[in-house]
Amino acid sequence: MPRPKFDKAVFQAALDRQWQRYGLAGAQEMTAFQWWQAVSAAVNESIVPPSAQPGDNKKILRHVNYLSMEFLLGRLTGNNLINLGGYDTVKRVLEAYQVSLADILEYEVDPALGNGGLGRLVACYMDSMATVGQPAIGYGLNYQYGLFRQTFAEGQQWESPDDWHRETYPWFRHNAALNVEVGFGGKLVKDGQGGSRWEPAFSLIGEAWDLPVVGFGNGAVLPLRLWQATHPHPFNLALFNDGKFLKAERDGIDAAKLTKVLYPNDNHQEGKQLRLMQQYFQCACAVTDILRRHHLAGRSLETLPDYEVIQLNDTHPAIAIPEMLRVLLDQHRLTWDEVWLITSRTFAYTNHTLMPEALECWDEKLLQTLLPRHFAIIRHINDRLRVLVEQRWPGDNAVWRRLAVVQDKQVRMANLCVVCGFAVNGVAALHSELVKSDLFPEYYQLWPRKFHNVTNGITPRRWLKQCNPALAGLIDETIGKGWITRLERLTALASYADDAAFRACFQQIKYDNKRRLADKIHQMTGIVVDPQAMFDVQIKRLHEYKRQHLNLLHILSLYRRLRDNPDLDIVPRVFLFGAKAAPGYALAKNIIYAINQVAHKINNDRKINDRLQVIFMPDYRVTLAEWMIPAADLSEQISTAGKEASGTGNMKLALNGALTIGTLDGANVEIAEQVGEENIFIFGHTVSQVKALLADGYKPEQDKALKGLLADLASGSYSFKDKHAFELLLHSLQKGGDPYLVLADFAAYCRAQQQVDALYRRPDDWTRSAVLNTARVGFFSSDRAIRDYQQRIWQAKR
Ligand code: 26Q
Repeated sequence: MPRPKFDKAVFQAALDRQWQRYGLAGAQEMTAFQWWQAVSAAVNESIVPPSAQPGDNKKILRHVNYLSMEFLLGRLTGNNLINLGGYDTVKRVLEAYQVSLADILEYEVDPALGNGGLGRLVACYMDSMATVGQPAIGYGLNYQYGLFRQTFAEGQQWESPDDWHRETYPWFRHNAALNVEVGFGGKLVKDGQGGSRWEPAFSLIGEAWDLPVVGFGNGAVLPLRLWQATHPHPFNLALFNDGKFLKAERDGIDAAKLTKVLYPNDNHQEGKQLRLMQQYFQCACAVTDILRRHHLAGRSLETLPDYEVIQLNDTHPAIAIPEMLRVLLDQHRLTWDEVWLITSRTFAYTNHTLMPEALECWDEKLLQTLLPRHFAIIRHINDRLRVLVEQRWPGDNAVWRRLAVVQDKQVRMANLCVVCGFAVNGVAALHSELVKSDLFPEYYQLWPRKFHNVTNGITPRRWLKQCNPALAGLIDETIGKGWITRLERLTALASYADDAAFRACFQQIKYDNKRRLADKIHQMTGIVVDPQAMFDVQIKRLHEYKRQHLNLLHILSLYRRLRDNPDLDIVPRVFLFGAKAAPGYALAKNIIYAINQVAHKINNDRKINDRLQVIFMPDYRVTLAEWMIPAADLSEQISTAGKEASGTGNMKLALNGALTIGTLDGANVEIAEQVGEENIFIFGHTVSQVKALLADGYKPEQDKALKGLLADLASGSYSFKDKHAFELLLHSLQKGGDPYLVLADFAAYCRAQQQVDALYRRPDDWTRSAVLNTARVGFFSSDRAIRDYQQRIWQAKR
């Protein structure tokens, strides 16, 4: 397909209409924020709508419907301009008005409609599906408030609502003709034909708000369709005429509650009714929309699986399965055998976690009350499954207890997905093995061919070209521009690792990125950091299994050594953290508090003379990641082995030339294979060692050094004499039994950190390794991941 050129004249005309719409006399009257809005709206207008694109539907690829409760997009304007190939043109157009494109892009508030890895992954996948030409649509919710904003007060996390002003966000396209009505509650009534019909108690309207996802250099645009709740009769005229003006709008206000806010949990489920309502609302809207498009194309229902795949981003949208069954049974009057055949060839499920507390289970009563018809359908699925299991494992109640979808008054959504879908995949090689061996061993015996691995990936557009333009430029000059859509071509850089001139450029770029970040740190925190020091970065959600507290203990040990021996020759380091804790997760918040208090003490200790600095960057989000990743020297990937399904920050950091210190967990295993063991610092218990240790009844042990560090934390010396300040953290490590083996891995972690220091003291060798990291992680492109999904799942021969 020829690459469409970004049309300057079309853009200029659309831009002029923007300031006219604001009622201004000229463009020069716009504020910087209005410039961002105007440029975004003008570009949005000039994008050709997907239906008008030539060449669509030529290939008979199944169309992908990606269902996710989260899409963690980050800023769109700069990214869309890059993918459209219009960045430089717009930059020059604005220069004529003395406006800097880079400056106005800073006015965009991140659409943060996601928590962390799972939401960001699907954002990368949308970019890649558009880029590799996979027809697709993303379905999610248009939350009024995304993930909360984080500030620190006296070291403690504070949360405030994230109003990203969706009502004036310039990238939205709204089409009222796509409205969907969704019912809730009510009862089942006999339909007179031996079946039953659902009479909902009330209904809401879903409005479709689309964001365009632009492919890189190919003119493709995929819709991300975000549903927003409103009431079918938002305005009650009778009440209004009675003079009850405010009450008249109340129904509309209640309806809007449903999509008001994203649940801020990461890898943890709570059985809240509103969350289930959100899930059902988004699934019902998506299923209606999918069937509407299928019908519009003149296709019969039996052929649905030939044309459409529904990919479930974890179990959060699993209720789409019984919803599809219900619509086909009750509205289209198909038989059970027919609807089962259609549904079981349409749905595919991606698992993102093995941790029991993150596996979704819904209370039977809640489901039955809110969605009585769906519950009856799930029960029916369970009954049929029981027959199958009884045939295979006659009389084995233990197996049945594990395989049942409904058990102990709970509905297990992961089981529902495995039973009803045609494919199940994990997100890294190790994780996918554990899905088969530990999570679903009997399901794997029943249906071995359902199980797949697709190792996660990241988009090189945002995570190299956009966030690190200097490095992207150096790579362009050295090996050409092909890497942007063929990331495996970065291997051509490997030979330059031994080229001193190239290494000098690479090193200079890293240094410049560190200076740029140092400026941001100064603006945000008032602290001056030294860009010559090693930048040691841990950025991810705060969770015990991710072990930010292991990092903290290492910092404390270095501090202790420096206090004991002020002349000690250590490599100066700036420890950088970015992490939000779920507001209800007290221990995670306690870890944040501990890191902040230790930071305060170390940063103000004159004797340390800035050889150690600790910065906890507030409000970690996609935009902050884009500043921090290009400036990182060391990437902390230190989860307890077996707990991190994949990780994707690990890939972004390695791509930008950071070296990893990490456990053999998630995608770290594959990163180590790609970059070579001499270019990564691996430490700690492996999955099998973790299992053995826990099976033997692990009792955390403390050597003298560790005892001293924990005693320091408990002494009140980091917490204004408050000896209880870090009680939750200390309890978890000591009396709590150290469930994530922080103490068991501590010594090995410190040894690995000494190797890090030793290599950093040899800048040439360090940079050689950094170059090789960039050169060898092309495998982790989300373009490759999407092609894997196509080959193994979406377009696989059936
Ligand atoms: C569930 C029910 C109710 C409320 C919230 C939730 C909920 C929300 C978000 C449960 C889990 C999540 C997020 C999980 C997540 O981000 N998992 C990460 O997925 C990444 C992409 O595959 C992996 O790289 C990470 O290893 C994994 O932790």
